[in-house]
Amino acid sequence: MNKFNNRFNTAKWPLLIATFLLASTFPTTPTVTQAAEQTAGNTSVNTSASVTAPTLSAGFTDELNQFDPVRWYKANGWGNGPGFGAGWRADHIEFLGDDIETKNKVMALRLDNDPCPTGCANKAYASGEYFTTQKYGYGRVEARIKAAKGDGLVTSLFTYSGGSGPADEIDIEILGKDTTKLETNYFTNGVSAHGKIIDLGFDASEDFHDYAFEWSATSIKWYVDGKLVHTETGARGPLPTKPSHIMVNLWPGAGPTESWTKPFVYNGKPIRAYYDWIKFTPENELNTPQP
Ligand SMILES: [Ca+2]
Repeated sequence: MNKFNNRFNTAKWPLLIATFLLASTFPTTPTVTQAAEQTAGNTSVNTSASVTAPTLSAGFTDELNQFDPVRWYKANGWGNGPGFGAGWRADHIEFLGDDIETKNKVMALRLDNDPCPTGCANKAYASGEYFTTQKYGYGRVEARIKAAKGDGLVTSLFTYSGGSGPADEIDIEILGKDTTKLETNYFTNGVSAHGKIIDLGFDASEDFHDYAFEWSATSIKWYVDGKLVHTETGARGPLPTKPSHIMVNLWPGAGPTESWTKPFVYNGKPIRAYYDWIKFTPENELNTPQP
């Protein structure tokens, strides 16, 4: 049980996230138009007439070659609770050329101290958080990720229900203090204590790898490079049921989370976590043989 102690000690931080997101990020179910307005700043953008928002049952694969304001929000101009050392800024989400031959690009979440603290919600650092405008239900959430290395850092892929009341959440977290490990977790109605630390057998900061979880009414199964690494069945507490946003972020621990993340020390150079693609497959398509 000792290996879970750090997580238990910081079990309150998700509540801080929840409290903030409920108040600021998800005051109501966001619309596509609101997403465009939020991310476009002062630029007038009206996408509502020409787009069809994905539904709960619609899967997607986003190659992350450019910002898609229909599917995604860039968090901008706020910070979470005291456990988070960075405020979110849209300009800390980058789309970078990766391979000239294939034209593949990757999305980078950049953590630095520009222009902090005044432009970073009074946090010492700024970073990126990218999350779907719509909510998704049971199915497979996956991404190809190269994590950030260094004490204090967290690179994530997760679902978060938002809305009113305590939130549901399913997590993949790679802590920069030891990028040879993956931490899985879930929250149901804000209640955690379902953490698990997985040995990856590689350093997640050295190359891209595929990370996934399959969420159903009866289980959550986490996968790394297509291999099942952990299963939760609800035996340790009810499984999440609420449709949720799919989210990624990079952040430094602070205050109450430092016992889990280790304290973050900035060396003056921007730090990035990289995402090559993000994919969602609804549950009813998971057993379809692939061509
Ligand atoms: Ca890509």
